[in-house]
Amino acid sequence: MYWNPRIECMPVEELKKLQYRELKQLVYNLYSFNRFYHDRMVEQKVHPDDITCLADIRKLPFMYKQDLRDNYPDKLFTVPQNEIVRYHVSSGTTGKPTLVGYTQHDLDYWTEALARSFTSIGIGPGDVLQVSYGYGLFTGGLGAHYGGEAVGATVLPSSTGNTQRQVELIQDLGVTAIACTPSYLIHLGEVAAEMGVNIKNDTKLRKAVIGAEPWSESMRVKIKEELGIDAYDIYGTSEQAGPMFTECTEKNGLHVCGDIMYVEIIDPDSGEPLEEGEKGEMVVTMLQKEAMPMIRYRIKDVTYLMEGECACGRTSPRIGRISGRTDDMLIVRGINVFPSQIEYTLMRIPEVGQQYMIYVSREGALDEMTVQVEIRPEAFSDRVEDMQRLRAKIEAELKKYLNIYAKVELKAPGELPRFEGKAKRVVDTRVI
Ligand code: DLL
Repeated sequence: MYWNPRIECMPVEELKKLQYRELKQLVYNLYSFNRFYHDRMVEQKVHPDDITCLADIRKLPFMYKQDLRDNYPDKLFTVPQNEIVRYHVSSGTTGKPTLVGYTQHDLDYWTEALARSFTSIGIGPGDVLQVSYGYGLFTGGLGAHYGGEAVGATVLPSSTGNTQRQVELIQDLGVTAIACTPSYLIHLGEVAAEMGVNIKNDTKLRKAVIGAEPWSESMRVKIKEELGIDAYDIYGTSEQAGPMFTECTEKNGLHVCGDIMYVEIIDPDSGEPLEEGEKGEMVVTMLQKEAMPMIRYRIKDVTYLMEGECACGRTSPRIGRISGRTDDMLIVRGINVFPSQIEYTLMRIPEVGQQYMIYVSREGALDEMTVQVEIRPEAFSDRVEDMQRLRAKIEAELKKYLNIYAKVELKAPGELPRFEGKAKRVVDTRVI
């Protein structure tokens, strides 16, 4: 089932022509009417006339999060305030927040992207969709909300928190699908279990659209086994609009709406484009954005463009699961470690529960990494030797996959922190 088959199944060559037309118009508009882009293009010695095919996009300058911060709040807006119908603000961990403004058209293509995405997962009329992303300045709640309404699902705007009540509503209203962070889904499953509710047997909840933070394939398997839920990845950033792209029922990459956004993957060091299948930093150009356009924005998320077409029939470009951020990558004793690799390894170990924390510190001149892992209740034992054996097994698995020694500490179920919004599982106390 498609939401917009004309676009979603458009022949690839035709889509490229459409993207080129959109790009050309965008570049002319920004060069002519926007001081920031005009100056950047002049600095880079590129004129709109130099863009004669889609591949020429690489002649254009990059844009960085710092540009958004430097121009806070509204210097990058290209429409007057009376044409802006909504603001969202992303807090971030350092520096000034970033503000994103939306015209009605910006909200419309955002909703369109989510409507295509939800339809590709099979969410539509008859579904009760619980939106447990935060509503407010964060884009998750309102984004998923409008997408859900557009496809005709009954939307329950739960937002985060009050988890016992959320479990009750899942039962009382026959909720069939939920949109939330992976960490919140796990927390919800635990709270349900404490209340004596087995999500798999006692509710109709069968689909989850989870994202806003990294998660792994082995987490998908765990969620299916323990909660009976099919989990689909959803990705987006506030700079693009908010949550936008999901996997389809094939669960083989996230479908990018090519008419809305053009994706490049580059080598983060040289800035040179990479081939399909090669992992690198994602760079996006928003082809339809009105209020705050975006050309070659360096998102810093690491992924790759997938080759070939999806078995679902959509011809849209697909990106692989986000495996980390170029700026989140931990360098521990000279080895690059992505937290997602650690999660992947841990979740494949049957005795391991769903919660973990990663601590990185410096002892003298040496980096130390400690991974705290919650053990499943049935794997917990009073015998010290059993626990030591399990700890050694987890350390060996991490060594095998990460090529680095991480000290493992076993924790009882419920001991580690839970997260309602985005999980913060990495604590790096090294002073660089
Ligand atoms: O997190 C928008 C969103 C809301 C996406 C709900 C999905 C669902 P920001 O707060 O701007 O926007 O954070 C964007 O979160 O650059 C990634 O590093 C990370 N991220 C988002 N989705 C995923 C995902 C929202 N599926 C930043 N996998 C991005 C891995 C993700 N990382």
